[in-house]
Formats: sequence, C-alpha cells, structure tokens
Amino acid sequence: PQWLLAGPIIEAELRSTKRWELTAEGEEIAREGSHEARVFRSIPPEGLAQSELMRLPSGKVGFSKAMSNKWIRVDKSAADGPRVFRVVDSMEDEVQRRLQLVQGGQAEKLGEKERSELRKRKLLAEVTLKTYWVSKGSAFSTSISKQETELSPEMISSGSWRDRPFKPYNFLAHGVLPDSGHLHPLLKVRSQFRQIFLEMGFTEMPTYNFIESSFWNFDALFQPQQHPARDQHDTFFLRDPAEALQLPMDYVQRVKRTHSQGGYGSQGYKYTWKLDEARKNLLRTHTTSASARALYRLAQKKPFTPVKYFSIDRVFRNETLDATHLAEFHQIEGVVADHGLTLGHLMGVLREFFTKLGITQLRFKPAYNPYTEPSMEVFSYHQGLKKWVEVGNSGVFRPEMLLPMGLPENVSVIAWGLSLERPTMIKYGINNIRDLVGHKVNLQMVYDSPLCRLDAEPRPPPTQEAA
Ligand code: FB9
Repeated sequence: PQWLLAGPIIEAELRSTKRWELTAEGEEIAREGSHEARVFRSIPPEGLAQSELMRLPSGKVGFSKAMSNKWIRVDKSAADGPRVFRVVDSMEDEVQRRLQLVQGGQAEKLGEKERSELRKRKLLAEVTLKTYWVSKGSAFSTSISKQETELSPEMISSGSWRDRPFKPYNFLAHGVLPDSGHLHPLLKVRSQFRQIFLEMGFTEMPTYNFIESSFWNFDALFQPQQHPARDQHDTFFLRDPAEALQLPMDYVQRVKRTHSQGGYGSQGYKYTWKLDEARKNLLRTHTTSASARALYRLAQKKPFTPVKYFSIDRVFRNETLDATHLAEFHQIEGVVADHGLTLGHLMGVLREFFTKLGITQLRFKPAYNPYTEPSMEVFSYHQGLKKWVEVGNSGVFRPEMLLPMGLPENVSVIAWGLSLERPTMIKYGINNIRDLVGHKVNLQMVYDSPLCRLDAEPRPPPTQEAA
C-alpha cells in the first residue's frame, strides 16, 4: 500500500540474483534421460532399422547426438535399408547427470562450456530473481500514523506541523498533463516539411487564395483550354463569383498568342484561345498556380535574381473518392529559378530534398505535364512497404510558360510537387485517408499522435489498448 512505501518507515532494497533453472524440456530429460541416451537404449544388439528409430519420440534429436558421441553407427548397406547399431556397450548420460546437478542446486559444479551447451540446447536457462530486502526505516513504528501531504494554514498558525509526520515530497511525481491544444498530424508533418525547405534556403510563396482564375491555374502554365483537366469532371468551377475580372492584360495577350500561334521558338497549340475561358473562377487544382503568380512577379523585377520558392497548401480536385483520395489534399511544391538550370540540377535538388525526409533510394521515371518538359515522376524504395512508392512529380517549366512572363531567355525553372497526406499516412501507419482527414477522424488519434520525425523509421499504428 502507498503509505507503506512512503518515507523512512521501512527500507526496501531491491536485490537481484541470477540462478540457473532447467527448462521444461530440461526437467523432462533430468527425469527420463537425454534423447541420445534413450536412442542408445532403444537399440538392441541386432541393431534397429534407422527408419524405425527415427519414429521414436527422441529419434531425430537423439540420433544425431548419439552419432556425434560415437555411441552408435549406421550400416547403410544393410539388407532392408539403413540399420543402426551400438558402437559402445554402455554410455554415461552426461546431459542427464548435469541437469540433475543443477536441479540439486549445484549448478556451480558445471563448467561455463557445459552450461552454455545445455543452454544452447534450450535445456537450461539463467533466471534473474528479484527480491526486496525489507528493513526498518529510521521512522519505523508499529503504530501507523497517517502522514500529512498538505501543510495547512492552521497547522502553521497552531504550530502543530512540528510534531506531525509529513509524507516526503516526491519530486519525480508526474504532474497532471495540462489539457493543451493538439496539432493535427498533418500540421506536424507540414511544419517538418517547412523546416526542410527553410534549411535549404527556400522562401514560402503566398497561397492564401483557394479560389483562382483559370488563367493563373491553367493558361499561364501553357495548359491548353481544351485540356481534359479543365472540365468540371476534374475541376470545381465557381458559379459566383464566376469570373475573374482583374487580369494583367498585356501579359494575357502574350499568353493568348503563345497558346494560339506559339512564339519563343514554339509552334503553340494552334487553337482559338478564349479570354472568357481564362476568366472562369475555380478552386485551384494545384499550388503551381501560386508558382506562376510568383514567377510572374519575379519577372517584373529587373535585373533577374535567382530564387527558391516553396508552397504547402490545399488544392481541390473533383476526383473519384477512394481510401487515399479526397476532393482536396495539401500540395507541397518546390521551385528553383536560375540561369542554365538543367534536369541534372532537378535530380540533385530532389535527392537533397528527399534525403532530408529520410528517403535515399530514388528512381526517376519520365512523365508528362502540360507545363514542364522534360518531366519526371519520382519513386523511392520503401523499406516498410517493401516496394517502390511514387513520392512525387517534377519537371522543367516550359519556355512557353516562362518567356511570356518576361523572364530572361537563359533563365530556366525546375520544380517538383508531392502531397502532404501521403507521407503523413505512411508515417502514422494510417491506411484510410478518412482516418486522417474529415469528420470521421477520432480526435483521440490526434491527441495521442506522437511527434513523428519524417526522417525517422515509421512507428506502428497505436494498438487499441495502447490508445
Ligand atoms: O505525394 C505523393 N506520394 C508520396 C509522397 C511522399 C511520401 O513519403 C513517404 C514517407 C515516405 C510517400 C508518398 N504523390 C503525389 C504520389 C502519389 O501518391 C500520387 O498517386 C498522388 N499524387 C497526388 C496527385 O494525385 C492526383 C501525390 C499528389 C501530387 C502529385 C503531383 C504533384 C503534386 C502532388 C506535382 C507536381 C509538379 C510537377 C512539376 C512541377 C511542379 C509541380
């Protein structure tokens, strides 16, 4: 009981002693003899068919041991198949004798080698015996006086505190966990990605506008107006406000010409580009629209200065919902603009980025995006899942996107993107996106979700009783 252990009424000293104990099989051998001895005994002078001997309970184990003890031999050429014969007339069942020694409490009589051999045969085990040596404490008394845990004002005023026993202060006691706010796992992982980008010298792009014009979300990225992603099967268009009124018209004209006639060495798409289509408001389908805005602002600043931008925010896609897809997710995007950047630079920055995520084994697979050429899907070999996982997409922005903005000829821009939900699900061992996001999330998971370091091994999902 609590009060028994508190204060110096008794001293309880933990002592642990190690001792050797027979395992269940060891007990049985000490009683019945070792497998090899039983095999030996079961062989009559005229020998025993090996097949028959193997059927004996100790057959298999005993046979090999008796052979290695050179107690028996096998005549493979015997008429009706291999036959086992005794080699010696009698033998000493050392194993049984040693186990009985231990049973008799004389384990110290055995040498280290003999002991480890019996332990290897799982006949002997070393157990640690924990015992408490209890002795009288300085405050020992037979009368149990309840120890005070609080010093009250009247004790002080009456002075009665002087002769009352007080419970010693337990400085190691856990305080009551303050009921504090809890970061959703997604936000914990988001802050880790932010940390990685900031460490790599990236600046965060403003992404506060979920509503975007088709112009910045598609046209500025040289994505043609008849591209399948631009119909309402993939994109949420707005009824009110349906149209974006504010567009930089001189830049819009250059985008129009590039789409319809080409330019800057490109033949363009040769279709009639419509301003109304570009004005249509939508819920942004990617944060690459924010990258387009940032690169356009950058192009207005002369002379050009190299930049590294990142964004992490919500994007919306009218997709078929399944266990890993909702109509919205958080896109993570990195953008680097500088003179003469190549695909090699992109592979290099991707390696640096994913290494900080604890992902080192990367593979790049050619891919297609309307706004990057060349483009690559990025794959990493996932130890836990024992397979290659797609961890993102990337590419070099097309000149048809950058030059109409006013960026210098020899400036190229590399970029990549991934989701926030996928790494979070993998890190927290969550298989259904609805257990991470949405009204079905059990908040206990949020409260108990540990801070999980992205570059550390994934932790198994908390089991029910631990939750
Ligand atoms: O996140 C994705 N996978 C992923 C990422 C990290 C991760 O970490 C683990 C801890 C180890 C695990 C998985 N993907 C991108 C790959 C797939 O999940 C993919 O099926 C789903 N993708 C989303 C889009 O789905 C339609 C993830 C999302 C995605 C895809 C592409 C981009 C951004 C997000 C992009 C881009 C881009 C390309 C070029 C230039 C600029 C941006």
